Amino acid sequence: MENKELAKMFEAENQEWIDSLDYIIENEGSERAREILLMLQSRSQLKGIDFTYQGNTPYINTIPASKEKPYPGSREIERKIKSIIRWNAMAMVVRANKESDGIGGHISTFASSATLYEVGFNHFFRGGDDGRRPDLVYIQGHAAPGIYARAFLEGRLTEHDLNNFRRELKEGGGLSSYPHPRSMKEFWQFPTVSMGLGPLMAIYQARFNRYLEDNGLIPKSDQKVWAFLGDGEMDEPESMGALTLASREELDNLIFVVNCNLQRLDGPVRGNGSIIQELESAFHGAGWNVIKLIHGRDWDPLFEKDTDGFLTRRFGELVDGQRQKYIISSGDYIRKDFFGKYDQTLKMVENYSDEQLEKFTRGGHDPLKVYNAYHAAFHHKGSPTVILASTIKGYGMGEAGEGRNITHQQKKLNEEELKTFRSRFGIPISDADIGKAPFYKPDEDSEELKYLRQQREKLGGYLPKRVDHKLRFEMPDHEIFMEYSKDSGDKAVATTMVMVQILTKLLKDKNIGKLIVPIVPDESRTFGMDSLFRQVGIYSHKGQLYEPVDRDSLMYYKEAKNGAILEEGITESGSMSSFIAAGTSYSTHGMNSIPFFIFYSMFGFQRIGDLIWAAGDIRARGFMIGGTSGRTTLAGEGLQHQDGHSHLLALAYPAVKAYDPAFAYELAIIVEEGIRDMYLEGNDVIYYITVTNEKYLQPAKPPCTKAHILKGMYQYRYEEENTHNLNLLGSGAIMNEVIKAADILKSDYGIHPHIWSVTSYKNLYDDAREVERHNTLNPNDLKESHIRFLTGNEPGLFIAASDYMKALPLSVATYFPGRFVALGTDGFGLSEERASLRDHFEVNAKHIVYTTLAKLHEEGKIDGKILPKAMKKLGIQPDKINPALV
Ligand SMILES: Cc1ncc(C[n+]2csc(CCOP(=O)(O)OP(=O)(O)O)c2C)c(N)n1
Ligand SMILES: [Mg+2]
Repeated sequence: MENKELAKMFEAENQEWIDSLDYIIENEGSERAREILLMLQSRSQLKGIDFTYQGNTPYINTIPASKEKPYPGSREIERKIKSIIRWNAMAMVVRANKESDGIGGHISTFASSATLYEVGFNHFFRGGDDGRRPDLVYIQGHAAPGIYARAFLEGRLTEHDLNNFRRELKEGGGLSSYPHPRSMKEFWQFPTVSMGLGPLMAIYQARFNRYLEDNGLIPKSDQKVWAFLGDGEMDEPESMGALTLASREELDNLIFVVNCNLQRLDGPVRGNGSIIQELESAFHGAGWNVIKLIHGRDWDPLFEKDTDGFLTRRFGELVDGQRQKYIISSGDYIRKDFFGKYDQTLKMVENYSDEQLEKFTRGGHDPLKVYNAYHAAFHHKGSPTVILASTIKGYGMGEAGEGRNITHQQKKLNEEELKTFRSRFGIPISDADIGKAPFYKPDEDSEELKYLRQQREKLGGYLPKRVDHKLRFEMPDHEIFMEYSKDSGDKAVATTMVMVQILTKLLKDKNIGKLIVPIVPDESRTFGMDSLFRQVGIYSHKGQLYEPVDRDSLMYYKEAKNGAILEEGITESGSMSSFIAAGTSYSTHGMNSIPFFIFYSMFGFQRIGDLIWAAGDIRARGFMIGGTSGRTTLAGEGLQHQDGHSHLLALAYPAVKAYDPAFAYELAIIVEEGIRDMYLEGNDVIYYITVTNEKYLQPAKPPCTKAHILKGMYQYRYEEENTHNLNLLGSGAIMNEVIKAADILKSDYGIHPHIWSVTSYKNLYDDAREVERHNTLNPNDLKESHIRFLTGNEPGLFIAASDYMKALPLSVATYFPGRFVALGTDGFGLSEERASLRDHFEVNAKHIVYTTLAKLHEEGKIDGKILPKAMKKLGIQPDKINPALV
């Protein structure tokens, strides 16, 4: 057959198929059409036709104009409100930078997402004052000025507040740059500005809401978690890392809105590709409901005419760099470059002026389209939804930044640019005043403010809003902790085992058992927690759909809808996000949850430090338990597992209290105090406690030590005959080496050191710095640090040994009355057994003894002959390689 004839035949054949499909859709419905298409897909696969998974749909709106619901509000008044908010958000940044050059701020992010937020505020986001559960809204960090500008119209922030944007130290306080609950605890709920954490935390928040519902702790509701995200932000691995959890758990209470303005800070997100298409296929593949919100209403009539698909094809061919170019292009250029590619598309716009072509809107700027996307997302069942909204970065900024690569950093508008902005959005500010970029607020009884208030009232009040509910709390049974004041008899026990025992008992406690949320990233067996599987169950929304292989055993893998354990799989980031969701439920849900997040201590601070920082910002409360800790205590595992620095890293976290207990009674006292501190007193802190897997006999608690254990250091052994005021300090499992060393010094050298157990160098450091500062500022009211209270002023020698870097004890060295020497585990770990590791890192009894003698010798306190003999006897090699340099 001739080519032409063939083409004709194909065309007729195509038409037949299309007609059949149309017939089915019209007469039997879209579900039936879908069924048939899926059947054909299976059939073709069986016949060996390569039908590789295609996650993409054409570059058009997911919701066709024909299926749209009418807009439920006044578009006109909403446009006015939005324009005022746009103006004030911009003015806030411009004014701040006029007053203080370089103070920063962002205009273009909110400019691109104003419609996305306003439709939400006017029609969707629930405030919670009406008894319905409030929505939890994660706002893009850099859009903060827009949220402040709305709160200003709502009367929740004053002009004084707006003037102090990014000036938190100004009199009367100021507004934080980004959403920070730590800074603005009655306003912001979710810290989002470290890119990637918002989407991750939002997923686990939605999941935790389900957990509470499934456990009967909160009523079922249609409360939503909304997360507004940047398209550039989606490059962070954290943003996309937990997508499949959200679909697996069928989180239809979760809506992502990705603000696809196609730009990030430096330039296009995907100049040579298409971020919307890329995200669509990734989210589809991960099982999400994807709604593409690409074109505004002006495009509807054109798509209606697009029966042969040329317009759709033209959109599909473009790359984002070119899409961005059209934002700043003349209508003439758009006609030629975009529509001119095909006769069919060029013809479509023959009756449109160039000016009209320039003004064609993108979906994310069209309230009707945005409303419909949100409406569909809100009602979607069975999976989470992502809305990919096409927007323009710097929308409305014109020459000053709209669609320009520099727009992200633009903070200054000159007078002409301000005038253009004002006129475009119809803000009643005169030319005479424009240079000052004044804020604008209509009268309280203006139609704009009345409407704005009325819409929020209907939705249950304002947000964002953070509430610190004052909750009733009863402490768990004191006996649970008291038990560990006794020694363990002849039973060697590791602190990890003690922690698990305490946790097991807490889960059964009548006061707080239901509040405890154990969180583990696939390490339950490592920590000996598998007994909890059966006792409290592993949470699964689906229950258990299979018979577990170990069903006959006592500790079988029991999944249950009302399970208490969040077994997160191998994700410390996900686990920490669950910790944050649980640790803030006192605020988000008005009910306490007590997370115990138990993890390999190596994979805590160094791996997920930014999330721990965010947990501090968001004022989360709970226990982080660093298991298998200690560079030399965790044997065999080598350099990527053996943690000798998490406590040093913890020093940097203001909201973290960090403890490295040696004995069961210390641990029990610290856990009980943590519960009291965070839940009875309501302090916004996190307890980081390391536990180890070394088994040893646990001693009885020495009397009157509780308060000092909590302050970070107590006297473990006092020696009457301590002539040199010699002091050995130990922590964690290394405490046993210190005790052994003291015994050797006593028996072999007649030296009698005091022994101190340091449970928290961070506490000592925080306290000593505070006291030092106080004394500097208040010379007539001198205070004493805990270190000085314990050690007095008599000069002495202090030898500190821990399983952490020397810098940890050295952080408090200057506060001791005398010479302070640290032994520690600087350097990479090694695959070895415990005793060899301790010898290698020079933290075993032998090195503690030798170091003590060497220092006493340096100070002229012992006879010079002792040292060489001791070196020989103890087997110290002076030419041994420095472990810190390995
Ligand atoms: C983890 C992290 N890295 C870098 C930044 C700095 N930063 C702030 S905004 C931004 C670009 C954001 O682009 P996008 O996510 O597309 O948001 P848009 O402003 O375009 O809406 C960058 C790199 C940050 N805030 N967080
Ligand atoms: Mg962007």
